[in-house]
Amino acid sequence: MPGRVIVDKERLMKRTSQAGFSLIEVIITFSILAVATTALGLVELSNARRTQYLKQKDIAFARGQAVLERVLRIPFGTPGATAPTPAQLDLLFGSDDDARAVTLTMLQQHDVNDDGTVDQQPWSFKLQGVEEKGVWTVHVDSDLDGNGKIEPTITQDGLSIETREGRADILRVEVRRDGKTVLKTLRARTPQEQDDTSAPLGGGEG
Ligand SMILES: [Ca+2]
Ligand SMILES: [Ca+2]
Repeated sequence: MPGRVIVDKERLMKRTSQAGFSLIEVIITFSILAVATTALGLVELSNARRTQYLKQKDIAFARGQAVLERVLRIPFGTPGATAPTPAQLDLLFGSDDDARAVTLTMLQQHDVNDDGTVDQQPWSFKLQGVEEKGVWTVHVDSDLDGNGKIEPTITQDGLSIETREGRADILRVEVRRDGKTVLKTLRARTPQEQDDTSAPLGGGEG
């Protein structure tokens, strides 16, 4: 019957067009696959870079932690202590010996001109025995929140709030690498250290 022929023709056309579309689909699929494979390669590459970055970050953190622990082990010391000598700093940052001749107050950076901001530069050091391009600094001051200003009291909603900044019995210790904070903490003078106004342990200032 003529009707049937038409239907068959339509089916045939449909099938042909489907076959044609399938071919295009195949080409597109291959193209997408090719793009996807390239993208996957890029992801893998960036993953490798990311891993490398995270690894370096971990190493920096571990090193920063070692420095911070070392600084926290030294005695608190007395207010207005003299600055450490280069030899003492070398011992503190670069040696395996415990540098107990140095105190925290010796490392403190002060607000010399009394305008509320710390003027003295932080202690800069290089890590020894490791390939490390970063510049490490240790900041010790009484700017406890590290906002650059020593504010013993702040006013909020008409209330005066004691910040404990600028006091002689608590200091901020911060370790930075290339200006970025790696670790920070506060160190208060312990009750034992309150009583101890004598010279630091290990004897004498160099
Ligand atoms: Ca100042
Ligand atoms: Ca502050």
